Amino acid sequence: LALESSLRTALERNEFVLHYQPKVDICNRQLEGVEALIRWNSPQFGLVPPLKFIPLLEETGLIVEVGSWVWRRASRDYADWLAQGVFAPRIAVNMSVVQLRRHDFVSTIAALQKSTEESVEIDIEITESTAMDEVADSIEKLHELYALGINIAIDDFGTGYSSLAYLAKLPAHVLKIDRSFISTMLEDPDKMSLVSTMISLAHSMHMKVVAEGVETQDQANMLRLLRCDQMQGYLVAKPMPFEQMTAYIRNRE
Ligand code: G
Ligand code: G
Ligand code: NA
Ligand code: MN
Repeated sequence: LALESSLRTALERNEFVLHYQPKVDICNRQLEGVEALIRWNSPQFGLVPPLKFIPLLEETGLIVEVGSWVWRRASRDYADWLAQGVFAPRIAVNMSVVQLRRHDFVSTIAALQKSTEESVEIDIEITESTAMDEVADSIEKLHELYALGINIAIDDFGTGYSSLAYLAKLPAHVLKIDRSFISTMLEDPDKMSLVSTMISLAHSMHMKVVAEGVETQDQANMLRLLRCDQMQGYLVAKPMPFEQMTAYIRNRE
């Protein structure tokens, strides 16, 4: 309860920060984009992990306001890279099921998009389970986002037991294979063949594939053989604050 009441004032007190984690081309390691990951630096509770406070934000409905803050923060950071003249990688932000299910979800995103510079490119990540919860509503809204020019990634794929028929109806550009498959595939032939199948399936639907949670060079090598497109994970870099991400980009130029 104490956590919840300080969460209510966290936004106005500027206690949230975004960290960024790179996604790179699996063959040449070129920077293809970054994922924005929220952090809460509470004076009272210290650094609170997202798995502890995001469910609370969802239960209280605060996630809607915080989600808009994430979009604006990411847009300003992107614009900052443009202003500094460094390469600005596309930024993907995560959307909660609570945000997606609101009737004003698309108009909220459209307004956020309109209020930022035209050259700012923000993508959206939605978990498989979020997309498949009320799938007809998801399909309709993702089509509307697509029409706004927003790229969509299906996140944590493989954990939700989706019907493939529905997956084909989602206008998504990217499939992100859940970390649990990547971490076990080299020891577990069943997982390996599932990863291989997911990659082929995504490609047959003209989607790019990102492997999440890649931690070893052996995993990266195998994913390259399986024709995965991009990877994200500690092998490349951990999520990092904006300044550090900027230095990371500059070092690669
Ligand atoms: O870095 P990691 O511990 O940050 O992230 C934990 C979980 O929190 C992930 O599943 C991630 O998708 C989720 N998450 C991180 N940032 C956000 C955000 O801005 N909005 C939502 N809805 N989820 C987020
Ligand atoms: O659920 P989502 O994929 O949006 O959240 C990403 C989560 O995974 C974050 O908590 C992030 O810190 C974490 N993460 C990113 N790369 C790795 C990795 O290589 N290994 C592990 N164990 N966690 C990772
Ligand atoms: Na994500
Ligand atoms: Mn994920």
